Amino acid sequence: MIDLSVYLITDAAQCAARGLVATVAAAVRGGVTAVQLRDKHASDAELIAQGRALQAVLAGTGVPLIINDRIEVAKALGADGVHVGQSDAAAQEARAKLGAKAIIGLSVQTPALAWAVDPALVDYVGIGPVFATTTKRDHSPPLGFDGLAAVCAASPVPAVAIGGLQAAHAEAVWAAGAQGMALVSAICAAASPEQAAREIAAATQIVGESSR
Ligand code: TZP
Ligand code: MG
Repeated sequence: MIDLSVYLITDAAQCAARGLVATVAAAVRGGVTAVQLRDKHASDAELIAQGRALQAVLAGTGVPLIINDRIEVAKALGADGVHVGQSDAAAQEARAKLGAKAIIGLSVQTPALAWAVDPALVDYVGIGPVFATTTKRDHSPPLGFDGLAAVCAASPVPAVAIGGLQAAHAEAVWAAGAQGMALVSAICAAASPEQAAREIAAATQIVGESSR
């Protein structure tokens, strides 16, 4: 099973100054447990090239590479999995095309959507945004921690929380029932992605152990 606890999601603009590969390499040194390559604007060919470079960085670390949205890119790369949104029958298509071993993540924003998750198709859900964030345009209304808890309670699979999260939120995220925090700006836009990841990993380890 995927370790959702410190789940880095890349953003092309926020990683641009340092470079995508250098940012992810630093974050992995700091202790991220999963990496999602997310770029809504890149072509499939560009994403495949980036994905190959990230696979080289992640080789031997045990940290899985998840591709956002592009099932064909995930398949071409032989990536560990794909994260899809609510549009279309994406989870079903992902499972059919990537096979039983692939990690399939699905975004859910409400308890009703979480109830509808089929654990045969979906390995984990991403729930958010917890807080408003400028990283994703047109996000749905923020859930807060009470809303997060309600969606977590309805999910038949493990959940990772997303949206405006930082190390200091770890305790509230776990208390709400999630198994991890997905982060973009807290790592990609940090002065030191390695140090940021290390602080978040330390915070999640403390709350993760006390909730076991
Ligand atoms: N989905 C919901 S919020 C979000 C995504 C991809 C962006 C989260 O970015 P940040 O910078 O961690 O708030
Ligand atoms: Mg999508």
